[in-house]
Amino acid sequence: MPTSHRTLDILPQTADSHILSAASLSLGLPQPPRRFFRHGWQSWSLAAWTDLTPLPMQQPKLLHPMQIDPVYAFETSPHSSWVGAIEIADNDILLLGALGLDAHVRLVGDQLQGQYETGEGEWLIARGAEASVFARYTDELGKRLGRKSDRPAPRVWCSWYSLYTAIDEATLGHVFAGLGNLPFDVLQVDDGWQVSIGDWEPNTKFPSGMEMLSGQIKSTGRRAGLWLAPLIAVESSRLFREHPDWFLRDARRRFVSAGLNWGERLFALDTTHPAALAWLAALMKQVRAWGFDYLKLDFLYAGALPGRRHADMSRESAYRHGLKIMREAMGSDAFFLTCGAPILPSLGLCDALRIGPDVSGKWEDRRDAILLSNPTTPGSRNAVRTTVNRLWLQPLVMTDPDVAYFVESGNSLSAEQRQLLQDLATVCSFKATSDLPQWMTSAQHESLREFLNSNPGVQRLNHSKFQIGHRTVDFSPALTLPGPPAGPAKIQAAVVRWLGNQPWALKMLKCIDELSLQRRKKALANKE
Ligand code: 9PG
Repeated sequence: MPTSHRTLDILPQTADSHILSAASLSLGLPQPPRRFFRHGWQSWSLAAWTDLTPLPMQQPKLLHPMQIDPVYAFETSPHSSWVGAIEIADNDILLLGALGLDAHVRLVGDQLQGQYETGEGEWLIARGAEASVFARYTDELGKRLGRKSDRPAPRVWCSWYSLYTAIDEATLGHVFAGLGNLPFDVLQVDDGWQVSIGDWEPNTKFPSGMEMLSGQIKSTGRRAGLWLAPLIAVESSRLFREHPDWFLRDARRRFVSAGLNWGERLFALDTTHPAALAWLAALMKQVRAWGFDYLKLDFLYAGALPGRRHADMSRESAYRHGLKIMREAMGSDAFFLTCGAPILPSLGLCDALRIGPDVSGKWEDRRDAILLSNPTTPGSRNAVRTTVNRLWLQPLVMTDPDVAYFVESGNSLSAEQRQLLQDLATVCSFKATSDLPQWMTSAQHESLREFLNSNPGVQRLNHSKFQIGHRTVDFSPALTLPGPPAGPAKIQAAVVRWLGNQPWALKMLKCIDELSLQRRKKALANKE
C-alpha cells in the first residue's frame, strides 16, 4: 500500500477541527507547548497531563509487555498511544487523534507527530477547550468503532482485592451469605478458581465444580461473574505444552514475552490462528454453559503484542479479531468487561473497560512510584490518576475505575482516600467493591448500602473537580506524578532497579506476597 506523509504548518483555529488521511503527519507548532497529554496503550498504562521533560523509563523492564506498549518503551520524546494533546494556552488545547488502530503520537521539538504502524489511516485534528476537543474525538471514534449501550452498569462484588487467590468454595460461600440483601447485581469470582493460567478448569479448591458455584450466586437473585485471562498462558500450563504452535513468536522464532506473573513467564496466544480461535470460542461457550454471564477477561493486551502471526494482520486488528470471536461466542446477552486491554481496539466489542491500573489498600507504594518510576502497578493513587484522565471515553464504553473500599481493616487508606475512590466510582457510574461483609462494622455496611443505592447528579467543573450532589470533589491530589528519586534514594533506586530486572528476585517477591496472603487468610478465618 502506498503510504503518505502530510505536513501542516497552519494549525486549525480555535473551535475548529478536521479529519485527514495519512500514514504519518507532522504539525508545526508556533511555540513550545506548556504541557503534553499522554495516553497509555492499555488499561493499566499511564494517562496523564505532564510537562515536556521525558518521563524516566518505568521499571522493571521485564514487566514492560504487561504494563505498557513494549514497542515504544524506550521512546525518549513524550509519546502517546492513538491520541496526544498539547496545551498551547489556557483553554486552548490542540488534539491529534487517530481514528484507526495501531497509531501513535509524539512530541518532537516543535512538532506534534502522528504515525500509523502499518499503512494509512484517518486523523482528527481539533483545537479548543479540553472538553470540546475530546468530545469531538469520541464522536468520531464512536462512528467508526461503536458507542456505549444504554444499559446501566451492574453493581459488582469482586473477590480479588480482599481474598486475592486465596478463594475456595467454603470461603466464597461464607462471603456470599454474609452479603445478605446488599444491592449488588453481580457476584464475580476472580483469579484463583482455575487449574492454571491457560487451563481453565476448576482446581481442587472447587470440588463441586463451576455450575454449583454459579448456581449458588444465582440463587441469591444475582448474576454470576467470572475472571479469565484467555489470551495468555504460563509456561507450565498444559495449553502451552500441548499447543506451542498457537503462541506468538518473534522473527527469530523465540516465544514473545507477555510479561511475568504468578511466578512464571507468560506467553501470548496468536488470535489469528484458526485452532486457537476455535479454542477461545469453545472456552467462552463453556463458561456460559457453567452459568456465568458476566465475564471479566483480563491480560488482554497479549493479543496485540508484536510478533509473527498465522495471518498477516496488524497487531491491533489481530487482537480485535480475537475479541470479536470471543464476543460472538459468549453472546450479546453476556456482560463483557475487558481489563489489561489495549484501549481503542476494545471499543464497540465490550460493555465495560477498565480504564486504569488496579487500586490497592495502599495509596502509593514508594518502591514502585519513586524508586521504580512505575505509575502502572497496583496502587490507589495510580488508579485515580489514570482513570480521571480517561473519562473522555465515557460516551463510548462503561468505564470501570476498579473497586472502592469501605472497611478500615486490611488497608492503609485514609477516610479521605477511601471517599475519593467511592466518588470516582460515582463519577464513572460503575460501582464495585471487594470488601468482606465479615470485616464491616454495621455503619460501614450501611454506608456501602447507601453508596450502591445512591444516584446523585454529577457535573464536571474542570479537569479535576466535580460536583457530586451537594459536594465538590477535587481529584487533583492524585493527578500529579511523583518526581524522580533524589539524594540517598538514588542509590536505593539503582539497587531496586537492578533487582527488579532479575527474574529470581521477582519470583522471590512473589513468594513474600504469597506469605502475606496466607496471613490474610488466617486473619479472615479467625474472624469467622
Ligand atoms: C488477578 C488480577 C485482578 C485485577 C486485574 C489484574 O503486574 N502487573 O502489572 C499487574 C497488574 C494488574 C494485575 C496483575 C498484575 O491485576 O487488573 O483486577 O483481576 O489481575 O490476577
